[in-house]
Amino acid sequence: MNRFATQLDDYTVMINSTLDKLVPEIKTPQEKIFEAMRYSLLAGGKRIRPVLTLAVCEMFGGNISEAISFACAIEMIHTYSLIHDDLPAMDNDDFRRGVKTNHKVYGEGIAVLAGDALLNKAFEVMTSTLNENSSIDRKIKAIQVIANSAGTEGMIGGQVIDIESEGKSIDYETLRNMHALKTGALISASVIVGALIAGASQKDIEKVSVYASNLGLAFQIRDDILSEIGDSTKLGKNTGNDRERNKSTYVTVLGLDQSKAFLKKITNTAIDAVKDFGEKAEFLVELADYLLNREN
Ligand code: GRG
Repeated sequence: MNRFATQLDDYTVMINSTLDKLVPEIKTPQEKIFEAMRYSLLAGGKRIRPVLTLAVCEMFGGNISEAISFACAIEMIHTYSLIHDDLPAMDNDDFRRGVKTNHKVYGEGIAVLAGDALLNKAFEVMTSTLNENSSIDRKIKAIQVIANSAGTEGMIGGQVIDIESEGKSIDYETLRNMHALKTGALISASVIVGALIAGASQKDIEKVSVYASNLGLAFQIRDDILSEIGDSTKLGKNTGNDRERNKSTYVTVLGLDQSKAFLKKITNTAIDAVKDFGEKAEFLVELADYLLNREN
């Protein structure tokens, strides 16, 4: 493995083992909820968001043991959004992360609650770090950034625009805004929180924010391309659903070739934004390249 792959693997192992501990199976009358939460949370997933938090924290000289709770909380919020997004009331998907969707295994009621419980757990985990009595202001700011990115001004807002746009042809600006909120906001929060926990300056936070917003956009364009031409076995979910549901995507709005060209351009913009950090930004640069070519 090269240096990038080793670092990615180290972060992923740390994230997976911490998630496993944060959401244990507890033998109580409500044990089903722990089983359902763990089912989706530990089913795999690329862990891109928590990896970003840890990598940015380290790039700014922070200690990842301080960032890990926030990184895992973001992954819990992301997993909740996937469970809810897959429900019949939303995208009605049968497969996610290579296995049956949560509601297909546990039923819709438990799947709704598993998503809700992961969201609550995320805030329990983050606010628990305030007991440690160090860097409290930065941690409170980080919690606010995450709450905002997952809420009406972020992921939920984007999901509302998505639901309301279904079956309609939307223009490029609406599409871009929808994804900036739905997918981009939590990705940006992952990066900003890593910087906040490390105590980065406002100027540096602004620079990584430009990296993050472009990475988020690139991530979504790649997602739309894979949804159109990807391999469902590698993706661990069904493809072609966007077209079936008459959803506007980068591919339907810009076409496949233009989407690919735009993806490359936006990835380069993301990489340029962290050039000033020199060698320290090597992991972030390689991550952007890895996401550009991802197959899942
Ligand atoms: C239900 C509040 C609510 C929001 C749902 C994020 C989202 C909003 C829905 C997910 C639908 C989707 C496929 C969006 C495209 C981009 C995206 C978030 C893909 C999934 O993220 P990955 O590729 O997944 O990081 P893994 O499984 O690797 O974590």
